[in-house]
Amino acid sequence: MNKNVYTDYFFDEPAFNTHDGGYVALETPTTPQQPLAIPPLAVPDTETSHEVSYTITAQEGEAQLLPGEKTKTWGYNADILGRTIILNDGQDVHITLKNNLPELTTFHWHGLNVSGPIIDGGCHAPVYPGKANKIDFTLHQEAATTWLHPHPCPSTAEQVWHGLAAAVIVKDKHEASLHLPRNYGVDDIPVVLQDRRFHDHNQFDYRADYDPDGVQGPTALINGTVNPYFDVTSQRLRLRLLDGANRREWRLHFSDDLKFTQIAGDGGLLPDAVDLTHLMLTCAERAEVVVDFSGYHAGDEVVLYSDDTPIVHFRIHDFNADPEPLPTHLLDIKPPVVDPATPIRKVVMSGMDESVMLDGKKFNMQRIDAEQPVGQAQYWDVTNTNDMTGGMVHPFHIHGTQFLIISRNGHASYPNEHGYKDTVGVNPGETVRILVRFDLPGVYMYHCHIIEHEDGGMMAQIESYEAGKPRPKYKLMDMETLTKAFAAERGIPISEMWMAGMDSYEKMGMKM
Ligand SMILES: [Cu+2]
Repeated sequence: MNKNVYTDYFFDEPAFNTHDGGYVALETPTTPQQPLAIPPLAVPDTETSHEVSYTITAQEGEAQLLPGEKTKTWGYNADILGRTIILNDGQDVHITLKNNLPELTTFHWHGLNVSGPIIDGGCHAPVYPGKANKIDFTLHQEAATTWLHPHPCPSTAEQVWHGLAAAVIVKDKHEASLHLPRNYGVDDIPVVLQDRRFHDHNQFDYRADYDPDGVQGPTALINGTVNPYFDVTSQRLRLRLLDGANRREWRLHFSDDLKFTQIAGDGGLLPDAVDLTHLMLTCAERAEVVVDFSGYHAGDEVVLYSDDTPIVHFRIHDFNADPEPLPTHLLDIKPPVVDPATPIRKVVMSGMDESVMLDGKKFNMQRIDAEQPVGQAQYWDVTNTNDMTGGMVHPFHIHGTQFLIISRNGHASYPNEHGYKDTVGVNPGETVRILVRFDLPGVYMYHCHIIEHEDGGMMAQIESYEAGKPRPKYKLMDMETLTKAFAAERGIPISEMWMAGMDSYEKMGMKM
């Protein structure tokens, strides 16, 4: 079979974040290499073939990220990031969400097909300090790499910066039948890509680093590890890459321009494996890639770069040859049929810095901006009105569903985005047509996933409803309640409260 090997990043080069006025370049670490941290698996409280229960605790911790003083961090059942959670398609899932942090948080299941606004864990579902909530759902979706992160508006970005993010791996019978690496921690590893700046005493200081276009730091933090290496003991290695950064785009490539194979995107397997030498991820996007080290020998090293900065060193050891090829066809995807009478939904992302908006408005928790019947497939035309001189790629995310990318400015979508997605990078001046269907009724947020942009109001919400049935009354959070709670937790008057996203509203003379 004659297979293309794609060698470019697909996205528009003039819009890369390297051209931002506020761009912070990654620096090559000067500290010694250390083993890449592999998040341990979360241990279920109980598990049977059809049911699983977990307790997930958001907690304070400290982590040895640099030599010298430890860094104060937050994590899920961990000092930083979180234990990896495994869920199976078809399972009844019960999760106790415990908040041991000093302030309220929410538990957002990014990429899971669950109902909003409470189970989904957006801004309407706070868990207060010292308290716990319980969520129950039955999972129906393809095997995928999804993730958990906080989503309390407008403090999502700062809470993620503290370290809250965990991989959530969905498994299913189809994926399990394919010849793919899946020995967790050995030949199948999550790779959470983040960046931070270390201040005095090796601490993070979100406010000092604040930039309304997205906070960045010069040090790559991979699975919470500075300057990591990984010992390769298998011919093939499956990397579950997650752009877990607040703003940074990752432009990934290996030394020797080693070819790798992308097998999955955000929401599951691609229909067909795609061979690449370069891969760009925008915020919140995932890609599962398989790297084949058969051309290397024990003692060799292969380096993963983002732009020109080395971020992970793969140290090759002896491994057993695996002569069986990877499958080329991975998943049959049948796009849902769209009734031609269904109007096309227009969504517009505009502005930069404090002026970011969605459909000309800033987010309001109490306002439902759109509605769509459950089960009805609809095209959404998502436009980024930034222009190519100084504009940026805005990663567009919808909660509670996985969509298909139909076209970019009327042209074919990129070859590696033919599977289910929940986040798509939209270039300046571009309209991306996506095909969206909600399987469950609820209220779902949709927004730019540069996290400072969502906190700054580049966000809206949609109600999916069951046609012909009475609509449930959703209890939606309001800013006053949230602000009062944050102020009380911090022990300060509301007038002294600083939450990054609020600046964006105030500078535009708007209320949240
Ligand atoms: Cu944005």
